[in-house]
Amino acid sequence: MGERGMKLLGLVLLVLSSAGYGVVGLNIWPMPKSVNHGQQSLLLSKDFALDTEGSKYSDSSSILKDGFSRLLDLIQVSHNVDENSTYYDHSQLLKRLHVVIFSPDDKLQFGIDESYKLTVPSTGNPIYAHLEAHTVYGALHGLQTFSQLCNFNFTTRIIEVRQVPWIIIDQPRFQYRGLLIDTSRHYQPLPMIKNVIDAMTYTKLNVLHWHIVDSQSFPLEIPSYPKLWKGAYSSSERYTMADAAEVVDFARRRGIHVLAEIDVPGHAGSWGVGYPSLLPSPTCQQPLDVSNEFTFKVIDGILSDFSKVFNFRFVHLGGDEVDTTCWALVPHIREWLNKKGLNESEAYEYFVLRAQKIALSHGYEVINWEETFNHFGSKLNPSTVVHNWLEGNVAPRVVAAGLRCIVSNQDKWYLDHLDATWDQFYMNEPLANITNSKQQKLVIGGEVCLWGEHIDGSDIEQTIWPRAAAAAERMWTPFNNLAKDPRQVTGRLAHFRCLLNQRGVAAAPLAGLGRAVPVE
Ligand code: CP6
Repeated sequence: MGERGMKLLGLVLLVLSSAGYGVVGLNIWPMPKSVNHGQQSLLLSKDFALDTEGSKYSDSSSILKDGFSRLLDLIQVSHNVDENSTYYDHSQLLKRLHVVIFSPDDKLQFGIDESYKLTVPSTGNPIYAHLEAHTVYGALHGLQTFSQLCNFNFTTRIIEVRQVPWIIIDQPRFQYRGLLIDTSRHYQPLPMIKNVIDAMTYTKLNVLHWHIVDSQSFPLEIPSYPKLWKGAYSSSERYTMADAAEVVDFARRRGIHVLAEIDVPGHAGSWGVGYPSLLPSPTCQQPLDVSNEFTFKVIDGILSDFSKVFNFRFVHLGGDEVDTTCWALVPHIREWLNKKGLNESEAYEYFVLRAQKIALSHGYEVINWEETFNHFGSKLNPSTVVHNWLEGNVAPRVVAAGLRCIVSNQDKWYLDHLDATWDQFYMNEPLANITNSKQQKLVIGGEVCLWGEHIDGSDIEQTIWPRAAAAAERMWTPFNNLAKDPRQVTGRLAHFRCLLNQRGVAAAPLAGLGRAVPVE
């Protein structure tokens, strides 16, 4: 092919690639909003450096600098770069990443601007890549994308940025892109929680939903009620409040919010190890005793302690799977119900609404599991976010009622369902059956859930990845760029899965857990 032919081919590829998928060799996950690229290569200079000239952001807390040093670790993780390579004399050396951040503020708030624009030119003297973002957290997303443009070249033995020039413009589709972990059914050591957070940044997920306590164990220290963590599995399987603060800070510096949950009044049996009077009776242990004022004092103490550490706008108050049989069976509660003139279902409503008020008084907005909406939706505080999990898709009804919604339906986005495949995760559409654009905006996002009954530190990573990554693209990438048929993205996800392995994340093969789409 002549030079003109090459140019024409390049142009065709450039146009094709902006569709976002289907082009061999375009390996970015999750797919950005808009991608244009060429066919040349640059070599990464051995002193490739960060340059922040012209930024309004001072990075006094080193969030960007630390993000950049993690980037260098990531792109060099798989092979030894040859410091003495003669190729470094080449004129096609990428010298710097020039980052410009417009906002001086790095407070991590829900709904902040996470957009970025990344360009890598093919020429220049010297050649600089450019990253622009409104916030440092948008810039961190840009660094993640940049990391995926880098490859080790086995001839030169140095890192290469292929397919330059790149112009990538990107922003998330949903503000809330969550992953639930459950440290009650199995304790997860702190380093493992940090591994999960780090891997979340690779897929641009931004909320770690920490289902800390449940009936099986109460691993968290609560300074106001120090006997609560007697409900831990053992004296070592515990988190201090300082541990929790460290998780929150570790996540924040990566642009990730931590959503803490206490699941009341069901799923709270372990509270009774330290404070037996919180439970209806020694033999009838669930749900928490609705008739006991102490129950609400303890909830107030927990949420007061939470508010000093868990600084996300939201707290999760659970409210799912409440079986009120014990309330009717235990005499002192039955008497209380009679005196109050409440039936059991009204008492459930009373409990949830009172817990909501306590959370609001500590400055939180509340997320509740969907049963609360299904039973008494119109009574919920109007700022409530309803968290879907049951089959049958409650989201259209929630947003029609004017409330916000997070989608996690159990037959699509439950990671502990080991037979659910990556393509099912990919195809779950949070806005299904919601056509009104005002109502669509009330779906703030989605969340994949890893309940911990059968998962511990030995298998958490391969149970999360790569399927959570499939859902992450659904939550990040504009609807029109998403593949209509998951088979279109099999190769790109398989590539990303290998990248996770290279980075030390034990992501399962697509053909194993969460197998590939079967060939018809
Ligand atoms: N724990 C809590 C659980 C579940 C829920 N809440 C759950 C229920 C059914 C399935 C998976 C998980 N283990 N606290 C429901 C939100 Cl299939």
